[in-house]
Amino acid sequence: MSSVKRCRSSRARGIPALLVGALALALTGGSATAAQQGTLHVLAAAHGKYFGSATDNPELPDAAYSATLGSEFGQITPGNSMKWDATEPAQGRFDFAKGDAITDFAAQHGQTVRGHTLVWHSQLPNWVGALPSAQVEAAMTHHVTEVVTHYRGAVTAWDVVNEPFNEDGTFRTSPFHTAMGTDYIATALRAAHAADPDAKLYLNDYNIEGLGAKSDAMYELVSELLDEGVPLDGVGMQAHLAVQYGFPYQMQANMQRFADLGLDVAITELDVRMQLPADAAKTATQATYYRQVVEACLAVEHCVGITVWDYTDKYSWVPSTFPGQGAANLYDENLLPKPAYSAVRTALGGGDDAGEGGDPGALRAQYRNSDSSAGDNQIKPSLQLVNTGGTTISLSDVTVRYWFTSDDGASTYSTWCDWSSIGCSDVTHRVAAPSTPKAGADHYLEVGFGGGNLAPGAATGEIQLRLNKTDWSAFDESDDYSHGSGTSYADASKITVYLGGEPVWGIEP
Ligand code: 9MR
Repeated sequence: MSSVKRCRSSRARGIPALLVGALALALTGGSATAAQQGTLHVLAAAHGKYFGSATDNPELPDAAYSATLGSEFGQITPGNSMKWDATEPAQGRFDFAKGDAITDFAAQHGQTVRGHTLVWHSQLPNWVGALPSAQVEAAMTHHVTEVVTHYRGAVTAWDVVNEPFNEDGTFRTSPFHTAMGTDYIATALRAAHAADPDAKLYLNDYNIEGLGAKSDAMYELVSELLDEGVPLDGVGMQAHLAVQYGFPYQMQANMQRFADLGLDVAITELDVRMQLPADAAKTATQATYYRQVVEACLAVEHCVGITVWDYTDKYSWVPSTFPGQGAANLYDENLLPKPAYSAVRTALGGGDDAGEGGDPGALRAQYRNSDSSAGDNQIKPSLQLVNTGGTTISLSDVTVRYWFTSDDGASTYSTWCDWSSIGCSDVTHRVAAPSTPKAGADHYLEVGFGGGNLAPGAATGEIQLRLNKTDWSAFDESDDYSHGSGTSYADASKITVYLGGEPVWGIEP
């Protein structure tokens, strides 16, 4: 690559932080209401950044998993389903079914999608490696063009080239490098830009988070690409960290030097693994590393967001790749938030100490449908509350609303607590109506507590509730705002929670 005078891209020009924030909210679909303040995405969006997670098709039918994926995160990345072996398994035969399932999920949940990845030495079908060198460029350009064109409008950013470097900063061997030398990178970027001029185009790699030989190599490469006017918007730093290897050296300074070239920076695959078994010290170090990554991104204006490489230990790539290691994610295998989650939320400004009454961002409602009939004369929501924060919450300050429509019949109700693991005698319940009826919500079941505390990390356990009209006429629950179909507990953003009367969880109708 020639070394002509550097011409900074217009992306280097400063965008006012508030506008960035508004743009990020618009892009991620996140309208931040006070009641949503507990989600990582909304907290990040207040800084003009997104907070996302990788996911994969086999995980989506897990209702509890996908409920949190859909509510907590403003951006998702397919872990496997947009890779070459998935999208073009045989030359010229494209298959977008799995990738489409991911973009559909994102559209349904108001999330943006990072496309991962177009040109990579791994998960490459055999036919690519078997091509005569002279045919590789055409095959690569065709692949990039077809995939990017298909996802135009649905994918906002692409990892165009993934992992181009060896650890020492030399270029990695691949069919593309063998056929085209380093020019394959510019060629792939140009093809992607031609197919979708609006998509943000990234080079992505691991172990480039801190200053060092590999990040120096990436710095040199992107500098030359910008000099040559190659379309390039950002650098993705994967950030597969490990407690036992220490925190990347000078991460913030490293991110800043890329930003100073006029590029965006994204943390694209964050996780922090450890040698198992986990213990308190390793878990605390892990939380510190997650916090430090968030702090570095917040300190660099052009760090656009953070993606965790799936949010739960239940679906981590780590144990199968590094036997004996794991526990790398924000949530444990039971989908409960770990100290790292609280650390991230606190770093994003969520706060872990809101004074009296506990941490308002920490309380969340989970719901499961234990009512097999949506058309009979009773509504039976089962709820539990989880304290994901670091301070004890006094339950007598907490109320919960399950929103429904009365349909026809009497306007008086009977309400019941059928069973609760904290005892029904401490659970209060009544039906009330909002001053203005909303779609799917002209009444709500309000649940309160006579006393008791919810310690950090604790859950109330199941509270089985039931209500009926006094004339026992039937409901049509299917259009009720808070009604869901999941039969195992999952975060429920349409059930709202209040602390001292102030909304702290969920989205009101
Ligand atoms: O999470 C992905 C895992 O399911 C696959 O088995 C693996 C195969 O290479 O790829 C994982 O994702 C990788 C990503 O595409 C690139 N950076 C490293 C990630 C973890 O291996």
